Amino acid sequence: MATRKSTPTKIEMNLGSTLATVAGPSTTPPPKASKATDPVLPDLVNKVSASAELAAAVVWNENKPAEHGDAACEPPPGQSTTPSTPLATASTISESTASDKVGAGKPSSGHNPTVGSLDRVRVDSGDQVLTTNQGVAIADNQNSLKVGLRGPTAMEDFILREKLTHFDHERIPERVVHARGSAAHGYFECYKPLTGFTKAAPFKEAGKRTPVFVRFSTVAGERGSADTVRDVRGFAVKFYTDEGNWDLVGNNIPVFFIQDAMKFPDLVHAVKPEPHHAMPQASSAHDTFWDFVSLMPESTHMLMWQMSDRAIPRSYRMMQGFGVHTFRLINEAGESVFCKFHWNPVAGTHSLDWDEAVKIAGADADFHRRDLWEAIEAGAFPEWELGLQIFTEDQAENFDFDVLDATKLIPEELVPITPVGKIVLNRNPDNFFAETEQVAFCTAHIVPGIDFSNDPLLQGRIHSYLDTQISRLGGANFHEIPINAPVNQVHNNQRDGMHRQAVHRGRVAYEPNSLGGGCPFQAGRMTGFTSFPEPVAEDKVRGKPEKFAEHYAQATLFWKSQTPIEQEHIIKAYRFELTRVQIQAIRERVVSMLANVDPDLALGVATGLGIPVPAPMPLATDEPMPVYEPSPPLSLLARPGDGSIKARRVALLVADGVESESLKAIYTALIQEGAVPRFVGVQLGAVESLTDTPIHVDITLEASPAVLYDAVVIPDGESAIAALVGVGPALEFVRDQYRHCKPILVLGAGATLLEAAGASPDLPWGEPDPGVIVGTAADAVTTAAMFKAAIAKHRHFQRFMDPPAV
Ligand code: HDE
Repeated sequence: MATRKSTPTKIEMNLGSTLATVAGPSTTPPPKASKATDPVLPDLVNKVSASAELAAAVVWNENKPAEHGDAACEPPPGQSTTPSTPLATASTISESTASDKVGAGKPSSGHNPTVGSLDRVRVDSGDQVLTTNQGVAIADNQNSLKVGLRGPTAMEDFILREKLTHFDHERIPERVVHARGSAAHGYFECYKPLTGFTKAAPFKEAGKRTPVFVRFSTVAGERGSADTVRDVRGFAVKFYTDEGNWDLVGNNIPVFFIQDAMKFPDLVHAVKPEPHHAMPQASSAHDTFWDFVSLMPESTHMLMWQMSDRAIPRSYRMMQGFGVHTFRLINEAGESVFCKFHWNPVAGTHSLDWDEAVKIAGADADFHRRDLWEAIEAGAFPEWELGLQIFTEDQAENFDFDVLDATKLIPEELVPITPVGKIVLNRNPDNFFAETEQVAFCTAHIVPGIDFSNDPLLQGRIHSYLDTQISRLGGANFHEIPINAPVNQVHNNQRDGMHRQAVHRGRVAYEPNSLGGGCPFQAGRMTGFTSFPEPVAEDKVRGKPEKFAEHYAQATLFWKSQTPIEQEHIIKAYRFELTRVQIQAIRERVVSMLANVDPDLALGVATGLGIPVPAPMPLATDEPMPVYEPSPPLSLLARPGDGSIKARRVALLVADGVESESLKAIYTALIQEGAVPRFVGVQLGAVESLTDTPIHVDITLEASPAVLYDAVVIPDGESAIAALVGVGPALEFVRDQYRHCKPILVLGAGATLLEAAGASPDLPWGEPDPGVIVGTAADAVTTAAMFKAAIAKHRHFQRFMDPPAV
């Protein structure tokens, strides 16, 4: 039995107070203790004593005057005192009682381990037994607990119940919009310091790398919808800067449908499946969408982009991204300029053909997700250059449009784009749900050096993104989910809420305080986030500025900046969408909007709908419409890319009797260029080649139709070609490649298959088709180089005809 220690030599009076949690001694400061002078409860005494010291150090709140008047513009750092012992700010002196669960109880001062890298939460179950969530080893994971082998199941089977309960609750609500998406990790690298314009952490030094997580998405479709539907794509970048998280939540189109956050729920209700029968899925081609947008003529410009090939990208790697709104940059001196953000893909901007997009939706609904994943796994890391359009408020005053109007872009001719850095996506997530699904982008996440403009759409978003996570991710602590936590420290006095991870030490959860040494204290203007002190003195009103009333000039600018083939695609997209609309008056209303954009456009669409062009929709302003010169960079074809064919997919058709040496040379050349060649045959297994080595088929024509490939190689070998000519899917494969204007490499006897498919190596007017490379088995290596160049161009519209030649 333990015996009590010997009686202390000296007992301070009032020691009893340290043993109580209510009312303290009336001595100030209370006695200090040491083991020598006071062997009874020295820690407790010291804690009380050190707390009293902390409190005594703050006689009054010295910063109080600075909260008022002009002084409030320069908030000072908070008052803080370093405690004489860590015990002063401890919750309990028993914190040093160690166990496997509570740890050693040695506080690491000023440290929050719930933030930081994902390594701290990555789980690997190698060499481990199966356990319950409570860590109890599971002996049998095959059978529930039953009374006798034929049941019934015992209610006490806590293992079964835990497993089923967890399963029953695996799903969380999908995002209201942008539910379908894919993401990857990477970094942003700054080219040169931008400190003249902004003090934002990512732009401080040349070569500085900031970790990012980027999620791409469609807008309207549900979580399981197809990737290649016609839609705007989300392009959301989370920068884990060393001064906090910055989310640039943009799209692949630089403008938006509406000008004011008030209309966003209406827009989304209109585009989502119609509420009575929940159709159509992931498509704007229905009445409610076109009814709404045709009553909102400010959407005209955005609709032009949405009906263009921008809305059916070939790959996330091949689309631009835009911050859309005007933002502010702020430097150390507190000076501010306006800014627009642009992401330009190094691989160039490339899109699908509509016919391809439709077929891919059936052949591989995960087309974009797969492409992103495979490119990163193959080391073909997707890259985008970040460009800024920087301009002053004075410049903005003189533009024909209002920079706070998200339906307008700033032509590059007016404000050039300065490249400032790049993002490289070099790591796939470990776990789709934990990272891609749980990532919470919020436009409200900005860092010192960046600020909002008064764009009324952006202002509404500042509220909506934080708000939506609360129901989607189940509470106010979604920032603690590892993918959302910043890499730098988080310290504040927010407490509790669902699923709280952090175990806050100490009794202080308020500021100002003296008992916590004043910590965590406010950073003050120099290091903390400070909003730009924009002067505003206006009446409180609901309404829009006059310039917002001009709805068509930039739609016309976009139209005029497109190549003829792009214009043709836009007309076809309008025809498709409006044909699927059921109400004639809605079709007519849309065409009356288009009549304000361009007569050829309106006529082209009207003709497809079998209606005359109606009178142009009345304008919302009497002001003269600005007229813009065409802006070539607005064409998708203006950005062909860096000539690389990394991660492009190439089909090499094979059948018995194929000439394998030349084919293997091409195969090797493609692999060396980083492309993904695959032997495509009628069935799996080996095909006999003209030489000794057989070729093993990777995938069949059935399982991977032409639309899934960027290019095709038709091999040499007469008997192989004779066999393929007799196979319907092989002919269809070549026809589709040809119709979709994609590169075709034809070797020797392969010309017969091309011909059998009805295609020609020459354009109708006799010139050679630059996208059809004809070679022989002997010159395969030379032709491989030409083929590579043709693949890099992606599509060869010279051959485009309507109706198609084949
Ligand atoms: Fe969003 N938007 N949005 N949006 N948005 C969401 O936030 C919203 C707007 C964009 O990969 C939601 O976390 C309002 C413009 C992207 O997770 C929601 C308004 C632009 C993503 C929301 C807009 C976007 C979202 C749904 C008008 C381009 C996906 C789930 C005021 C600049 C982010 C969520 C991801 C997601 C609201 C307009 C882009 C409901 C209220 C303009 C890329 O909060």
